[in-house]
Amino acid sequence: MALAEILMLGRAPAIVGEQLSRQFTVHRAGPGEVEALSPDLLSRVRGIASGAHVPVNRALIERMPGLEIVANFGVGYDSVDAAFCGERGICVTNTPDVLTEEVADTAFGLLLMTVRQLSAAERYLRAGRWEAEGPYPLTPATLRGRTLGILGLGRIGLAIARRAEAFGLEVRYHGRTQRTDVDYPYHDTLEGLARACDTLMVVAPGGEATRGIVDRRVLEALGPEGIVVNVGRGTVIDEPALVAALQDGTILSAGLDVFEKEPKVPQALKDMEHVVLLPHVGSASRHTRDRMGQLVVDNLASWFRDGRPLTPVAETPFVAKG
Ligand code: NAP
Ligand code: 8YV
Repeated sequence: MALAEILMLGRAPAIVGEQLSRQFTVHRAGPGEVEALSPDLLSRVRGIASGAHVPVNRALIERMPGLEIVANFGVGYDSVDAAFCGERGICVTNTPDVLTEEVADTAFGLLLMTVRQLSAAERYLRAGRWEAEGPYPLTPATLRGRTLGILGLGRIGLAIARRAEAFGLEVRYHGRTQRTDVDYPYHDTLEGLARACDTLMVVAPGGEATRGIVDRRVLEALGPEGIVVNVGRGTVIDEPALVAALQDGTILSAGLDVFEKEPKVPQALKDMEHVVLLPHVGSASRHTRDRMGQLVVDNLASWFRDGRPLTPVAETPFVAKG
């Protein structure tokens, strides 16, 4: 007998559908298909497994009177209205820890690619220009002597900081609160952090509290040698201000894994050869995505078997199963 009816929204690894189908009655909907779901089906569904690009917003939640849990595929859950879920007693879970080291690897790779123009250098070779024109030009930037400012020294931020230390970088950070378990210098404003460093690593969550906080003033404070890397959320950076700062030399370069309106990326960014652009691949290995998927399944199973989630988010502070 199925534990409950579950709605799977958007994309997730195959193991999620396979494993959920063994324990639950599963319905699926992709982007643009949610509006067409019948009131009868929505009233029966007690859990959502939410993948990328399908928001679990107030409008959807209000159509689901029996909803008990939203298990988000991803540690960032800005596409789920978690505050509203909290008000309604609906549990929200995410996928922390299992992706931390993978995303930190991607972030550091992106930093190196950006500082040393590695994608442009590879394009140069593939186009036959090494043979025809000689060596690729020396890069204006080096990692040597850089100071890395981390916006959001959480799980992933800390894993990036450890890598940065191994590469000989000075690390500083900004967040809403100063950590008591690290010695890295803390800045109580983002502009203060930007002034004290030349390389800004954005790894803070999306949502209204962080919308556009990396703005023109922060980019100016970073300065003409400045490099911005974003693996957090595209919405954290004022994207038009970033484009302008790259075009007029306010900062030197950027490496971006996330964008304001994914999968759309401004043409102005694509036109800049020295900027490195990745299609949101921070956690995108089979190994890590399968572990994230497993945690989605385990959260739903734990909820419907024992009434306890494994990894609830702060807005819905259910007691996690030990
Ligand atoms: P985490 O442990 O919760 O860390 C988030 C950090 O951001 C914390 O240090 C938090 O510190 C800080 N923060 C939160 N709100 C802030 C605000 N309003 N202003 C400044 N700092 C703020 O989360 P995580 O596991 O490291 O993941 C971080 C984010 O990375 C996710 O939310 C997601 O958006 C992104 N991510 C991206 C990918 C990718 O594929 N590119 C993959 C995984 C995750 P305080 O609470 O002290 O402010
Ligand atoms: C995923 C992420 O790409 O965990 C996150 O917050 O951004 C990534 O790991 C995304 O959640 C699902 O595609």
